[in-house]
Amino acid sequence: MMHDVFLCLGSNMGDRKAYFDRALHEIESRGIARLVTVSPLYRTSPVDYTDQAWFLNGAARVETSLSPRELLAQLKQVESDLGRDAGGVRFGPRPIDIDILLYDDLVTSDDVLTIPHPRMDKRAFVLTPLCDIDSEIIHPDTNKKMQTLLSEIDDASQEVIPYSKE
Ligand code: PH2
Ligand code: MG
Ligand code: MG
Repeated sequence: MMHDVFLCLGSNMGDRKAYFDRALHEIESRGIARLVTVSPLYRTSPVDYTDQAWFLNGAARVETSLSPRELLAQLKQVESDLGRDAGGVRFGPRPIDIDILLYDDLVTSDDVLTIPHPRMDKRAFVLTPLCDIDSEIIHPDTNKKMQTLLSEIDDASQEVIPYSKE
């Protein structure tokens, strides 16, 4: 049974584009998931913990046979193999962050994993690339379209700028 999953990837350390590309490569080559669509990338101002470098963010639609918990464990392994220090500052700098946004139309929460991602509906750096993939996707918790959620963000401090090679 294959599951329809959306991921958000983010990097704000070192060669951000190289980390982004390597993460996608590892996800596919390890058989964690099949890449269906990768969004355009964006340079985004840091949210929550603002005293850090700008991020490179993008989203991906993938297909996986793994359960949410298995998927999370495998993605954490990729993060750590790409040099992420698990003890780093919460919301702080990282070579790569791979978050599960949506898993089919599942709504679930426990102490290690919440789906849909708990902050995705307020974050332009998540919703902008997600809408590039498909703006009609319904957020299964609020039952709103991603396009609607994006238009409801009223926060001029969140800058999201199309990425072109630096
Ligand atoms: N990730 C965070 C905290 N803040 N800001 C931006 N722009 N992009 C991110 O990926 C990001 C963030 C925690 O995961
Ligand atoms: Mg994150
Ligand atoms: Mg994360």
